[in-house]
Amino acid sequence: MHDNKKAKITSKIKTTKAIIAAVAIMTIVSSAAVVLGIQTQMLQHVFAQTNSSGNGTAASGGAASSKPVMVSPSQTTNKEFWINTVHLDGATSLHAAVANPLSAQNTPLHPAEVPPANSTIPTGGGFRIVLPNKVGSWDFRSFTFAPDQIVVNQGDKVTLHFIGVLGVHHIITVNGVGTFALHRGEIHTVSFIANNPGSIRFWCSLHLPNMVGEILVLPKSV
Ligand SMILES: [Cu+2]
Repeated sequence: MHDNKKAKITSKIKTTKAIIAAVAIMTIVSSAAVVLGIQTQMLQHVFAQTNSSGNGTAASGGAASSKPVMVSPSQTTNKEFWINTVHLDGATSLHAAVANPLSAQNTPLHPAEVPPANSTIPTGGGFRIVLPNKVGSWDFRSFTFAPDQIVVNQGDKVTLHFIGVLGVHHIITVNGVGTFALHRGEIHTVSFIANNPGSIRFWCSLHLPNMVGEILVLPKSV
């Protein structure tokens, strides 16, 4: 091959290698920039949440120079909760290793179990024993709210969404706020300001004594 041609080919190969290297570097740099960009956005989001009463530098892009602040739920004065009406079923059978057709909860299958001869459960609709059916299955049920304990701060605006999940219906009272009926598949919302420290009880009058809950209102710190 002619020397001149050789030199041209060598030069072309060098140029191609240089282009490949440049593309590779650009790819790495742009990937890193994307990752850093995402991280910065996430940091800004966190700072924006925690710095709402601050000077706003973090939210406007000064995240790198801001000190990280722990997110504390107590910093908000709007408290919102979703409270389900539920029941727990102790489903079992008089016979060993027989499924209870009332409920899928008897899995894995259980040893034989008889209903208590002298039940100590209190009166009221909150607890219920369903005696053995013709195949020997029986069920002990307990109604409750989930969650049944809530903590807020004095002065918070509290919003409670009650959701009728289990139980045909409930008559629910939030002390000092109101009484309402709640059917399965419905949501009833109440909202109030927790003005006084202490305890606000809520209950279902159909399923006492155990279908009760409590909102603990912590005193405002001075
Ligand atoms: Cu109830």
